[in-house]
Amino acid sequence: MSSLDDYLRQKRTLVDAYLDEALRQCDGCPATLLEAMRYSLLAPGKRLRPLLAILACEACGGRDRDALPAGAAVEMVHAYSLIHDDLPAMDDDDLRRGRPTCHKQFGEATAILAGDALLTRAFEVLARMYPSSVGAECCLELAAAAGAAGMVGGQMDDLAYEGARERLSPVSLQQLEALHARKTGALFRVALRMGVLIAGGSNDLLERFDEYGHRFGLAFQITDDLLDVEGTADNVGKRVQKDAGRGKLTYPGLLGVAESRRRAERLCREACEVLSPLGPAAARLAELARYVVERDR
Ligand code: GRG
Repeated sequence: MSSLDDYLRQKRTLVDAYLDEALRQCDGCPATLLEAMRYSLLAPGKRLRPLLAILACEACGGRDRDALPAGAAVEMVHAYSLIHDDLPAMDDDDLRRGRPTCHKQFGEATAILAGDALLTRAFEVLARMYPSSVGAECCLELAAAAGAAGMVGGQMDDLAYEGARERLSPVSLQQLEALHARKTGALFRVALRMGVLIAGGSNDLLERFDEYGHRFGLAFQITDDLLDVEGTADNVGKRVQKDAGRGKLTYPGLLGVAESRRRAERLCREACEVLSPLGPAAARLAELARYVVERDR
């Protein structure tokens, strides 16, 4: 088996080529809008969500290329969420993936529209590329994960808790985890679920990958919060040490750095255990969970 780094490099190349092609086929799209969409979508991110779709599909007996449209769709939704999250009305950030944010580069109105266009393009890709009932299932799953009961709802909770902190109302670990299960976890889980569905995996596999995704997502978020405290803007590609200043609810803020790290480690171990009955088919997913808690960006 090649090293994880080689494997990730090879799959990211496939994903980026697919994303590039998916935007090339955007007939009728105004040039500036297309440029803004491309700028954000193809910026150097980790491509974790497409990788999860591919890995789940492969672990269930499918081929990587079968999962590319689903991986591209979830990456488009992710890119839209980052563009909108960076806007002055939300997190008001200037730096993302080591570059000026979309609204800094193209202006707020174009950034809003680029986000909207990426979100809708995601569903077009799914509907076009999976014409069978799998396409409809993927559309439904992605809509639920991205929408009001998923990522958007989680973002809303986050804003509400920020207000609550200003009023000094304590927020529990349970509330924090429920927020992140939606805000960040939902897209990881749906990437995995679509990978399983595309490979024709059983309901048992769907549940197993969902459990893995839940733990993976929380471990990812804890590490993201720790990087905000301990990382540098050069590595992370975005401004760091901003959460505490904004009164944001974070794991280190609630549990401290050492306990947050222990929790991430435990979630990572549990994620790997959930998939261990799959044997070598799930080896890469275990490696990816480890990578996510050990990363420095
Ligand atoms: C605005 C609708 C709307 C939703 C925003 C997910 C989200 C909700 C906002 C993103 C803000 C944020 C930085 C959340 C922390 C977790 C996260 C999603 C980090 C970025 O994901 P990575 O590390 O990014 O996978 P790359 O750039 O590698 O793809």
